[in-house]
Amino acid sequence: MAERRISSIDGKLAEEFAIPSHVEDVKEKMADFAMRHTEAGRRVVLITSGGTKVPLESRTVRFLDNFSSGRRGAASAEYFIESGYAVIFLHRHRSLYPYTRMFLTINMLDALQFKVTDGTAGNPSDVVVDQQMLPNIVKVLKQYQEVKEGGLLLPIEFNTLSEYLHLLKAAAQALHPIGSKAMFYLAAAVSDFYIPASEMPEHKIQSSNGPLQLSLNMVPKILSPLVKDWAPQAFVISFKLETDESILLDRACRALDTYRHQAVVANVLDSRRGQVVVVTPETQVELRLTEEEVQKGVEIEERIVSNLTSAHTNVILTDPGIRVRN
Ligand code: 9Z3
Repeated sequence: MAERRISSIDGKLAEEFAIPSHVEDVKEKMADFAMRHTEAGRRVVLITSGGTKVPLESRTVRFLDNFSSGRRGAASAEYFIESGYAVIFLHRHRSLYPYTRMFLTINMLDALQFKVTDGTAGNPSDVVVDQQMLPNIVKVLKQYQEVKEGGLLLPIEFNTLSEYLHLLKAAAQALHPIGSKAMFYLAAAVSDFYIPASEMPEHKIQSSNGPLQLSLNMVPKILSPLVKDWAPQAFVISFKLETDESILLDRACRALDTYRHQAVVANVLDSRRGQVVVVTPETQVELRLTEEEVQKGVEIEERIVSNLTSAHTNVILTDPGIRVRN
């Protein structure tokens, strides 16, 4: 029964979601990255980040989007690297990116100045960084360059839901050989609904045809084959987002029960920056920042990553074999 469900999800993926042309190349890159870092004694985390785009036309003018800035994924990537992980960062094109996220509000041209101000400026060698911004830029640049030199971050982009689904499947298969050394941290906000390729109009929908009625199919639950089939030894964390706090924990527990993975990070849209609950089959741990911590710039992602990397360590130490929950 389970096998039939998995293969039907595979079939659906192939039939109804356009396969990105570069998926095999990306899979090879991810497999090489994972193997290289595992051999060097590092664990590997695959982070998904940002929202998915669901096109309404195949020559897309309009699309449905999912809310997510990508901040959680980008910040978490930095804390995972700090904790000794190598990171595959599967993110929505132009969503927040590790390290550069710190400068999102800065206009690059405001950060630069000419040394001379007498009207003769214009040589490239006259350009300097604004002194007020310099300390912060130097600090982040140092971290960024270390990560770059160590080859610790592999960025992969997606735009549409189809790209996300196929690239996540490729990632799961690419990380299969490293077994329990792999973590999946699925923070992307993924659409539950889509229009199958066979029902999608090719050209722009015409408003002259009157009001638009959309009928959307349910997106296959990719977590199911990921946990059972593609990466059965990996440590898998999904995220549950609600706007109604009263149903949050129930939904998180239900997800754990359905997919039999290791943890759900539950959060409410409005309070997600300061408060989450990490739900496992045995525990519910609330992580919350105090007002003072928020003022100091402490980020909740540091706590989430610390909680999950410890749990991952425990699992690797106590049970290095296959760990599919019954
Ligand atoms: C999350 O819940 C993430 O924490 C946020 C982060 C998207 C809220 P930002 O990117 O926000 O920092 O602005 N991600 C999962 C959202 C989601 O779509 N979950 C599905 C669900 O809740 C299950 S996979 O049903």
